[in-house]
Amino acid sequence: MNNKIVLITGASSGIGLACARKFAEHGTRLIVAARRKDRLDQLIKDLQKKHGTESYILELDVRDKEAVEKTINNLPSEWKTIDVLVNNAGLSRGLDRVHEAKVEDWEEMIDTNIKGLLYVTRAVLPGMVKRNSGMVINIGSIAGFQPYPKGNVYSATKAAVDSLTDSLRMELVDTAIRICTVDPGLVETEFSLVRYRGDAERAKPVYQGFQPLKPEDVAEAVVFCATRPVHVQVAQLVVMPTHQASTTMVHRKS
Ligand code: NDP
Ligand code: 8X3
Repeated sequence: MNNKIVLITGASSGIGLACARKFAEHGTRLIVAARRKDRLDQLIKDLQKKHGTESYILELDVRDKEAVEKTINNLPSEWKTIDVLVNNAGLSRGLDRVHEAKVEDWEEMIDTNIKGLLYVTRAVLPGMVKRNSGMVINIGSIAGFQPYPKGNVYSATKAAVDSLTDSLRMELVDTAIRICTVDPGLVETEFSLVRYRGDAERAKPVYQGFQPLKPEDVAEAVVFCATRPVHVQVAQLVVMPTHQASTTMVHRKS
């Protein structure tokens, strides 16, 4: 991985941030993207100090089609040849039955988790195809194939991620580009805090009574995919906490 360029969306928190740290340990260069630039500034300072990592910040809302296209097309020449794209930026909003949910919440999830992922992929892939080299790792979720009540639209966006991943793999089968999805179960990040719009009282119990995954556990799975020999394509990697069997079955100590 030495000196390879890895672009990670949603690198300001949780899984994306842990991926940035883990790739930096492997000597990669990093393009870190998110809206909260202050966090990215702090991250790249840390990584520069710890590993001498060269990083480039993209202050970017993946929902902004024009901005995504422009920023990625205008990357300085030394940052243009992206070797690994980690499509991680994503979120859930609300936990409501369809007939009671806010339409705006659905739109935010669809715009970020599906359309944002597509905009970034559309901007990055042509270079990979031209060079006949590269890898795309999409962060899906077990919710994509195990929908749960009130998780309706979030689950549907993650089903879309898995479906798009499969289409991409088929479209690029005659190239050296590898397409993976990593589908985690419960990971303790800011995910639930975002879902409940900052309500820590609702977010906290999601990760209580059992040992959830740490963002670093998922980052290790992502780096595993990226460090296989070039003839090995990890198509889909599902990672769950030991005491989680499905989205709706978690064994918690009472
Ligand atoms: P966090 O909330 O901790 O991190 C989400 C990241 O996504 C942040 O860096 C945030 O950055 C970024 N992001 C959100 N919206 C946008 C946007 N419009 N433009 C750019 N960046 C954006 O959650 P996680 O780390 O848990 O989530 C990462 C991914 O993992 C998501 O796709 C999520 O669906 C998936 N996942 C999470 C699981 C979990 O249990 N936590 C389980 C399975 C999958 P910023 O706000 O600075 O823009
Ligand atoms: C996040 C995991 O089960 O909260 O994708 O939807 S879950």
